[in-house]
Amino acid sequence: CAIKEDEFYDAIDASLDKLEEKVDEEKINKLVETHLKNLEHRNNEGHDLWQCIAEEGDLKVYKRELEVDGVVVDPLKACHTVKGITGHEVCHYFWDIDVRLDWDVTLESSQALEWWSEDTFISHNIIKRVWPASQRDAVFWSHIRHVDGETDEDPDRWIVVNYSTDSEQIPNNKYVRVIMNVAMICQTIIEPPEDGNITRDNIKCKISYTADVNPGGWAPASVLRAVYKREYPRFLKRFTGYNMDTNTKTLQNE
Ligand code: 6CM
Repeated sequence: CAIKEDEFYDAIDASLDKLEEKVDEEKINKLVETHLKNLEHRNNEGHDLWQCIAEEGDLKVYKRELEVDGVVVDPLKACHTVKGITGHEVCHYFWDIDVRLDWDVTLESSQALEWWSEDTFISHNIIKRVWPASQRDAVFWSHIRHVDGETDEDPDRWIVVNYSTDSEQIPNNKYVRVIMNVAMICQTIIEPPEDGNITRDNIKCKISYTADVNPGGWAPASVLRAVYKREYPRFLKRFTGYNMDTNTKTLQNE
């Protein structure tokens, strides 16, 4: 009868939804794990493989030149140490869509489309047009997570992963779609004072940022590389400066 048929299809839909959720969750876990595993390797990796494109104080930005089918997909990594802020604060600002446009000046707009859980959401981001290339957009999920240190002595970590996905709400036909896998990993380093009263003067945050971006479509390699060389250091300086300006006087509980 009709009711039974409806129930049957509802049950199939429900189990497909569950399966999809599981796949997403597994994918997120796998990506977090891979980024954390690569961190150690990246830090120790012979820097001769990487070309330093910017160095200013503790900030260092590196790239490796790579093209796939004529499209520039240079992997990029950066490390920075910033005094007076915690890893939790830095990652929170990187993840929080409400403040994204305050520090990411490469974006024209950023709109949350769907929340998968309290730590993961999908957003649609329209990137400012760079002449002479076509305007780009990106749809990605952003996930934030607190991870214990590898041993009791190691500092714990905060990680944010921004990873491209599709959304039925935003068809891929108006802009050129950028595909990316971006991660920010932070550790708070505490140097406790003799009186044991920890203030912002006793903390610093070690930041590691990686971006694998395929700009999609066609873009002149020289313009793209010039944009990256200017924009990545600018973003990291602006972003950490933004953190310093907006963080509260009291330390957030780690
Ligand atoms: O990681 C950054 N921002 C995050 C939050 O907004 C997010 C990044 C999303 C967009 C990444 C786009 C990269 C550049 C796209 C290429 C533009 C092509 C122009 C063609 C030129 C000929 O993870 C900071 C991203 C800083 C980017 C410089």
